[in-house]
Amino acid sequence: MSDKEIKVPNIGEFKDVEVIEVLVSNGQSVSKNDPLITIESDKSSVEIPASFDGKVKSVKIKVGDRVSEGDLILTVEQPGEEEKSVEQKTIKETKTVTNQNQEEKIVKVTQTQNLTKKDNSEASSASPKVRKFARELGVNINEIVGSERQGRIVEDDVKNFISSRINKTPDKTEVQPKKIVSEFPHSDFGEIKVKDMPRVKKLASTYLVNSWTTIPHVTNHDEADITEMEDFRTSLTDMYTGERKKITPLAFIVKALVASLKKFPSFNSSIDDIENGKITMKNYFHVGIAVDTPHGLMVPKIRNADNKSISYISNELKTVSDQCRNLKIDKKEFFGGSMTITSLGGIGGSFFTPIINYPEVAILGVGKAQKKQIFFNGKFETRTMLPLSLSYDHRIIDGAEAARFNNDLKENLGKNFAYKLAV
Ligand code: CAO
Repeated sequence: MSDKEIKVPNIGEFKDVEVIEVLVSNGQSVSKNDPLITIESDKSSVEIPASFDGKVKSVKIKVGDRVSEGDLILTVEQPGEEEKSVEQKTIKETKTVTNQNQEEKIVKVTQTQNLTKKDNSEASSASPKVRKFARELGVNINEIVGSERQGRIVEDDVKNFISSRINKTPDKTEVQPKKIVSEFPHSDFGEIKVKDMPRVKKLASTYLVNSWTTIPHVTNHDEADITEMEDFRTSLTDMYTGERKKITPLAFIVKALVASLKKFPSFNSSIDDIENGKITMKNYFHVGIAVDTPHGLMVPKIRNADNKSISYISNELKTVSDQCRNLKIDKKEFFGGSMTITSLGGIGGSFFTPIINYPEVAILGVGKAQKKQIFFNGKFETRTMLPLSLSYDHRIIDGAEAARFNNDLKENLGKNFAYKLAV
């Protein structure tokens, strides 16, 4: 017997990427080209295959590790020449038995429509694309029995597995919406092009559908008079250069929101465990900001916004939105928020109906500020008005509380508070 090492080969632009699956374990025999691990970067996932046959002696990495070219994956025991002939016979016999088992398994699946593997400890064979597909749908691929040769799992197996799960636990009270299939394909009416949905949009869609279908949303619309805040914001200059400081209204809104969250703690809560009647109250103020990117919408957090100045928040807004647009942000930054702000103010429009960023319980939509004639101090005056659209989970927050929250927010964005905030 001799020991050989299998290392991460040259994987192009992949560097310091996460191991998302380890497909072999100690003592397992592997053949050349058998997949050993799957690694995933922001953009794609790749399986690293065995470079020769042998028996895995020691796996050196685990799920969650980050690897680059040259890192040791595992050591493999290779038989000496005299052991080879004996072992080859054994492998041949084992393979015949495995193939028989596999055939039996496949037959069994077809007969019983039981698509769940009893023992999911054994690693499944599937392409990275199929693994990614399963992962995005929240399915453990090791629970699926593949229908292809040697149990290889294909996309249809994942779909069948999911539908078998759904069919297994039918909720008698729930009417499953029937997928509407158009009687005439679009191509009947002119030229069309079918393209893949971007990955970020696919990931977000699960959360959006969950939020839209499980949370009873209500949206309160209101307008904040931000005339003084805007005068102040646009008058800010750099102490040294004397140049105008570019701070967007959003930085003020973050700060004003935090002040309201302190007064209305139920808006700073999460409903991960609402099935058990529990609400998580948060003592931190991490404000989520919806960022429009070419890949789809992302919601990074401005952490501990209560301890940051307006100009600091303004700079951080630029930094995190650039990180999102360049896919340079850590996944963890999308979790653990207090409440989210979605601002269309830089683009246009007034009121809209934002969808709550589950498991949060409220989201503030901000429209474009406009100058309007408002009856103010006994006469009509031109004031700068900011449209606010506050969506909230009606199980946690009542309409009256939401209206009070908006009143407080308006106060915080108004005359007196803006000055205090900016000190
Ligand atoms: N009213 C009027 N003007 C506003 C404004 C408002 N509410 N908010 C921003 N502006 C102005 C800014 O002052 C800036 O003006 P100048 O160029 O003259 O300084 C301009 O609009 C552009 O601002 P911005 O959009 O670059 O910066 P921001 O801080 O307002 O927003 C971010 C940052 C990340 C929220 C934004 O870039 C973005 O992605 N917005 C879209 C979010 C989105 O898609 N939400 C929808 C989710 S639901 O599908």
